[in-house]
Amino acid sequence: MNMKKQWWHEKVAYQIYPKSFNDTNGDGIGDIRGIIEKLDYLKDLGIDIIWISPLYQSPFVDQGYDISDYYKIDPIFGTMEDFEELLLEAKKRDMYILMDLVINHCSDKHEWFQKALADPYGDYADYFYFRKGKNGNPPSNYRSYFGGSTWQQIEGTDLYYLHMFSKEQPDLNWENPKVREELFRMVNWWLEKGLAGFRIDAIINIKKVLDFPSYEPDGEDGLVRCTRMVEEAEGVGDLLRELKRETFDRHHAFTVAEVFDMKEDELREFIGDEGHFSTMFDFSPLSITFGGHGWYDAPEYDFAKWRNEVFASQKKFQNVGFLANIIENHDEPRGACTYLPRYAQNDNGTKMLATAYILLRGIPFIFQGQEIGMKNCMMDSIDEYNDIETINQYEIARKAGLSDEEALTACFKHSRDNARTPMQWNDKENAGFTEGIPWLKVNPNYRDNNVEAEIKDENSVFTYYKKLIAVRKSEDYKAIFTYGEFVPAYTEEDKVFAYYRQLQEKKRRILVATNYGEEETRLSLEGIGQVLLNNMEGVRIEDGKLKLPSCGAAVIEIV
Ligand code: TEU
Ligand code: CA
Repeated sequence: MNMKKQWWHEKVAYQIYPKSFNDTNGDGIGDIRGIIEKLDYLKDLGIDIIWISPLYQSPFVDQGYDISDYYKIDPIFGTMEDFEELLLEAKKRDMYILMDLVINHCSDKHEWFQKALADPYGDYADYFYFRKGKNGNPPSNYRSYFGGSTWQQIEGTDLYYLHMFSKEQPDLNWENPKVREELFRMVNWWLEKGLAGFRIDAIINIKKVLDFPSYEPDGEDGLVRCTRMVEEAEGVGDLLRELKRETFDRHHAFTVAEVFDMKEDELREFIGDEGHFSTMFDFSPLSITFGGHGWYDAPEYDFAKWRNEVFASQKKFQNVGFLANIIENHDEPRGACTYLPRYAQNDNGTKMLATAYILLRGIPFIFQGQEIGMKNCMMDSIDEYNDIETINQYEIARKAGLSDEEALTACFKHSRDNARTPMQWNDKENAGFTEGIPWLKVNPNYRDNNVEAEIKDENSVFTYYKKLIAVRKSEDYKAIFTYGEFVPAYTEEDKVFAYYRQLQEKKRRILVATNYGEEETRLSLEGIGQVLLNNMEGVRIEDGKLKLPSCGAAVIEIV
């Protein structure tokens, strides 16, 4: 299909979690100067677009996803001058900066909310959802994302305010035109500074069912997940169209949305040529990790299910728009732990997973540390975790009868802090992340698993990521990897994850083939193959067959 070409289609993106990236002043917290220092490193890797998780002023109840002033850089990260310098330095290198846009909610310390509390019947109350309780109970029975009711009573009144996330993150009332106006003004202010665009947080939640009905409980707490209400809400499109028209469109901004629970028939409306966003993350593979009750009863890794999810979503979207592909982010454990069977959790396996992902149709987003194959980090006790959701999930597991050790194992597999441990730069103390005391434990594996060692090693995960990105962006192949159709291949093979990328009019075809099995496999090629890239010894073509050892990956042009 003919899609309008955009500057960002052939780019590769990288997510920085600023608190954990690079500390330059020894306070144990990553900062903006630390990002500037590493721009050349990212450029060398092949990165064009950088999304930085929130840098705004915040009390950090949810690591900056609780903003108390949208116009300020939090002092722990540096100053506005530092940020402006970052924009300049990025520009010099032809790189683009995205900020995180968290506008479903703000912090309870935001001036608007403080004014609302001071006068719960005044104008600012209408910036939020203040509702009367029912018979001494909250207005409805929703469970917030981080546990407990979404409603918090306002002291001395029979009013409650709505918070889909923590109680320190009150939801903004998008029905109020003043709120929209304030938010749009802020978005334009940042875009005028020279941002390329935004990653847009939790955006589907902005539309509510305004009479907030209760639903059938889905848990013993008598509550129902709050997304139940979001699924019922109609009309999010009107709000998103207005947001785009008033802000992004005026600056040709690139936007990548975090969208869960979208309605099937809205794909085109969201990321089609004239869609609300440039792209949105593909979270469908994540569904293989969902437990019935929480992290503690999450299913074991299931290759077949995972392959189905990825293939289905590639096929569903390719005639609509571009997805943003991820294997991890700051809300997920490390992809190299989640999406690989145990026997493949090694460097070859990590490179295999990278091959499978980076060459899919869509924009690859690499999360910091993924390019060196960073792993989940075992914590010795729940006190070593910082993340609000981890603490909630630990408690859920304990209440369900799990021992401390079992609950910690669930956190080891699923905690958001697995992605948030400091970036491992070298084998010196604290992995070279800080000269002070890191805000979150450094993964003890840093002596072997760090940037400095991997840059020098031509067989490292880092070197391989660099090659993969280079192939994807090369003059000869960028058209096929950007616009080529996605066609599943060898699906009859139980343990093979393989697909073609093809440009029909030019009759060009590339096979990306990876072997997740524990045994070697041989695949009959549908033509003469020329290997562009492979991840390990033993991957080769013999008698028209591609030989893939366990964890083998190959990128092959079929002629
Ligand atoms: O996440 C939104 C969201 O839906 C999360 O609940 C997500 O499903 C969960 O973290 C997965 O483990 C965004 C941000 O990415 C997250 O870091 C914030 O905590 C959240 O919004 C609130 O702003
Ligand atoms: Ca610092």
